[in-house]
Amino acid sequence: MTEILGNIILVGETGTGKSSIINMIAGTKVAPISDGAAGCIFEYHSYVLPVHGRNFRFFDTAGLNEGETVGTVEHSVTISKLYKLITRLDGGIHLLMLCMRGPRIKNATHQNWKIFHEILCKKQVPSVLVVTGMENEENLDKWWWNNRGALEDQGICPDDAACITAVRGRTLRDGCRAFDDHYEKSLAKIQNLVLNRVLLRTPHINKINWFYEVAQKISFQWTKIREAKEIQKIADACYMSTEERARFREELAKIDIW
Ligand SMILES: Nc1nc2c(ncn2[C@@H]2O[C@H](COP(=O)(O)OP(=O)(O)O)[C@@H](O)[C@H]2O)c(=O)[nH]1
Ligand SMILES: [Mg+2]
Repeated sequence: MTEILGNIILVGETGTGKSSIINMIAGTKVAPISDGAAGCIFEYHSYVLPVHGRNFRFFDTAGLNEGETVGTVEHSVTISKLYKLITRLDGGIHLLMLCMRGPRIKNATHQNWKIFHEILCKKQVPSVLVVTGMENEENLDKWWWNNRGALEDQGICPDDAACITAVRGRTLRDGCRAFDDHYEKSLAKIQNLVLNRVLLRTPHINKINWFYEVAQKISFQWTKIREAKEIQKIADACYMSTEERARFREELAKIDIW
């Protein structure tokens, strides 16, 4: 089997362009694009894709959405499955890609950063911000320079950022597409982010098994307490109701942790 050099997880609200980025890297449509407000019901899909001839596994996830009604079974199932994916992924996570649609910074960006980068990845995984929808900006990176401070004020401190367009736009009379140029540059930026952050990074980021690893070393009881604390944090960050918390725990219990 071809060697897979790293696991890359894309997170962010529905409609921020995660699937489009996957398709851009693939060079063809492999991930379904969401067309309306409601995202498709899924937790994550994974794709092995080459970047400059090296294979990486990309995870297209169902992010947390602004204004989404928590307390639904789907919501608990989604969070539980993502929780399992992130905490037990074989080989660990090499890069977290937080996607947002520019230019406005929504609460969902903050919430997704907090849940995925801070709580689930325990701030141990290199994280980059990918801002899509930037095709009308004269200088794509200017947004990042102008907004970096505001993001940092909200605690969103990525290791790197790329302002891109993940679509080619409408077809013009000459057969070219409106954003072809931006799109090609965007693809190069994403490829560089992956290669720079994953390949050139030492030491290798190990699996974040906050209770898995300690379970073998320390007592079972201790890990239970630790787990409970992390679950509490996620529940708080998702503004879960008491009922939702109970459901979340129920869903987690169904997952074969041990
Ligand atoms: N204008 C523009 N539209 C985009 C961009 N990226 C994605 N889209 C569109 O936004 C919608 C949602 O994209 P999708 O990749 O499905 O987002 P996901 O829900 O995060 O996977 C689709 O209609 C895309 O064509 C972008 O950079 N610019
Ligand atoms: Mg999608």
